[in-house]
Amino acid sequence: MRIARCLAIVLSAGLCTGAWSEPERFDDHKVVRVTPTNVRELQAALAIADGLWSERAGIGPFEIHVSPDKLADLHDAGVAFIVLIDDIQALIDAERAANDAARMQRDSSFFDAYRTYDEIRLYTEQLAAEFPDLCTFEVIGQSLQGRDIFAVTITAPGDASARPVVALNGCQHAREWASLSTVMYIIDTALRDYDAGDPRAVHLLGKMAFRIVPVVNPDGYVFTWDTTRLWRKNRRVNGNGTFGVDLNRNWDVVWGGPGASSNPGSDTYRGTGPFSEPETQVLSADILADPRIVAHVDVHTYGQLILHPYGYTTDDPPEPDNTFFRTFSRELADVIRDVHGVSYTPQPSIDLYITSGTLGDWTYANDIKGWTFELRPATQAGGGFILPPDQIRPLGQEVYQAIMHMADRFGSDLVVRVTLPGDVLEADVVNPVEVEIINAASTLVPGSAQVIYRTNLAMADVARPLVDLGDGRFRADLPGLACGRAITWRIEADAASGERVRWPLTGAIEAGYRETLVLFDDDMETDQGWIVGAPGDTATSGIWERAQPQATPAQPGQNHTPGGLLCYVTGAAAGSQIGSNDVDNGATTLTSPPIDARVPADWLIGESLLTYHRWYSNDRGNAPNQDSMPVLMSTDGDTWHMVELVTENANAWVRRDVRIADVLEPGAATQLRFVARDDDPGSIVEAAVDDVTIRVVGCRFSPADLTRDGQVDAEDFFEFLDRFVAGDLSADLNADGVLDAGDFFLYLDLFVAG
Ligand code: 0X9
Ligand code: ZN
Repeated sequence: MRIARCLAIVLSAGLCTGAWSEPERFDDHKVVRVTPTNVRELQAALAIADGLWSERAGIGPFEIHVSPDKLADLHDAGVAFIVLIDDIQALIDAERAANDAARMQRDSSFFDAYRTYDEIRLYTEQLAAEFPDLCTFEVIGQSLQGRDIFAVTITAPGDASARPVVALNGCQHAREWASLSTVMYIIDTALRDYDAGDPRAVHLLGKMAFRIVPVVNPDGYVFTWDTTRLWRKNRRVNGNGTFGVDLNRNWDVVWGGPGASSNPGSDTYRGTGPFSEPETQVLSADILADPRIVAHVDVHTYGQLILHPYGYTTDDPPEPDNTFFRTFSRELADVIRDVHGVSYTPQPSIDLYITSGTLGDWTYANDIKGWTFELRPATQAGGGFILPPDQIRPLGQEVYQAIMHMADRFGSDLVVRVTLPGDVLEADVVNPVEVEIINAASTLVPGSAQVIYRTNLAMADVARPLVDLGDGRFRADLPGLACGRAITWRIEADAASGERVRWPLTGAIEAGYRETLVLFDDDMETDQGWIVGAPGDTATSGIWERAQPQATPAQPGQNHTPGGLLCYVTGAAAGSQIGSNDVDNGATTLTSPPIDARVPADWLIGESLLTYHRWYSNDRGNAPNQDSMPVLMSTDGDTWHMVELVTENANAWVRRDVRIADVLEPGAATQLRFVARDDDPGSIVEAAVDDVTIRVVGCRFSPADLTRDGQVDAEDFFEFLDRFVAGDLSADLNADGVLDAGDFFLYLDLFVAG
């Protein structure tokens, strides 16, 4: 085809600048989800496919690339299929148009568009020039076609010889453009955060370093811009008319094992031998040259996965590594989720599919904790390798946070983790705070872990040892203060290295003491009077019901309540396929019983808070993101005020905390409503609701009102004196364990303040 086109150009224009100058086109090529039910159908589908688009292939659904002339063959072979993408070229054109438009914008910046190899190299060199104290640029070798492979090292000024290094790379696979934009975003942000004095970046880059190789496969990457957008491998001439070795099958750990192809035409061709390719030679040499490297992330797209070893066996890595990988990958996913709510799944690499000769297993075999990240999107239907350029920043932001979390874990002498007790502390009782202290580069000096706090108006800090619960777990006890008072606190511990580790890094946590009055608490395990249906509901399936949900790719497999069974869900049964019991043909409405959500009149201060847990999915299936779920409140059952319009496809339980006064004035008959709606017939809508509470958080009495009669008066003053003289520790207002003048003056302050 290409030669014919070139000949045509020769004939018409009299010149032909090269057979490879025209981008390969995929007009009317399809991405098809096939569902073979037996081996014969599977083999037929694989023979017809122009390539695999899903992460797996087997009996059951997976996605393939099919040229337009071969669609009929699938039909003839009796393989069940649906067309997910009708015209791959249209997708490529749309990406190019969005990218070109982003570049053309006035004030367009580097992260508005995907960038060519030359642009990435230039920008990296410019960053190194702009931040010479923090960043060094280095060419570490050449690709097969002679392009430079380059690296940057990022760390704060000073002796870096003992600093642990977290290494990253992008673009082992040429078509995975978002892997390059993301590692570039990480370089850029780390430098700018440090430069702006961001305490975490300053702290971390003073203790550790990053080594980042943005473009491992420059030849393949250039080829995706000039010729074939969806090229994966490098550009090795294999000699039999095929091109390319899959660099991520060319590493020497179980090279040639399962999940790697010996066929040079295959997208997972392993090459002629381990490290046959200059690109894997260059990157492996660079990693081995620096014994400070303790962790490594090979960045790929897509799938929203955090993969840890192994890829070639279902065995788990030996302990303690296995537990570490599992718990830490979960943390990374949580950190990512906190940024934009996007969920990544942590799992062993082989759970994706079997692979041999990969970088992730090679780093681990070389005593480096090795991950493979598969970035956005989650699925082929979400765009696969083609991600709109307006996602470059959000993707960069979420992965940056995960990498900084990793830097913290691998860079610190001790890692202190604290489970925050919530925005407010409970008045009058000791508030325990869970603390975990992990030995990282150093070990904890026994007995040195403390909570350091200062109660409001007090003159001095109080230090209390943490209660050691064993296994690196501790408890910090925050004193029980009167409602309305406040405290600031932090954790400190000594590492054997001599470093004093603080949490948080700077400043302290501030919290106020409050009472809580629960007005409504429904875990949906019993019927508390929710109403299904409202005028205007037309949905014919997926009607709200209180039931035990059955898992589908769009619906939870469990309610939210720990130990509970039931929640409200739109059609609990899974059915035979994803679209079986989702919402169809309009709205289904769920309304709470009327609840008195007002702050009691005799409370000094307070506000009504609503908490609920919701599940929403509208990005699975054929016509994603067409619908939304309004959450509403009313005090008269007539006028409904918007709490939120859910469009975020968390595909997970999400907790929402709402100040009711931000929505409406809480009333004696306040109702909450969830409207799951399917306006586009093709799309999958699943929703669920669980664990709804309404409570008042505030104080009935002033902290100086010791007699609790609603007045601060002389009686209170004498009450304080009585307690003080009697040695009653409730008069220890600064919570330092002794009754002294400090407490007396503190009470005077509270008293005067009323
Ligand atoms: O197949 C691959 O190389 C990776 N997936 S991708 O879609 N980006 O091509 C996954 C490799 C994971 N294997 C190991 N980390 N062992
Ligand atoms: Zn990849």
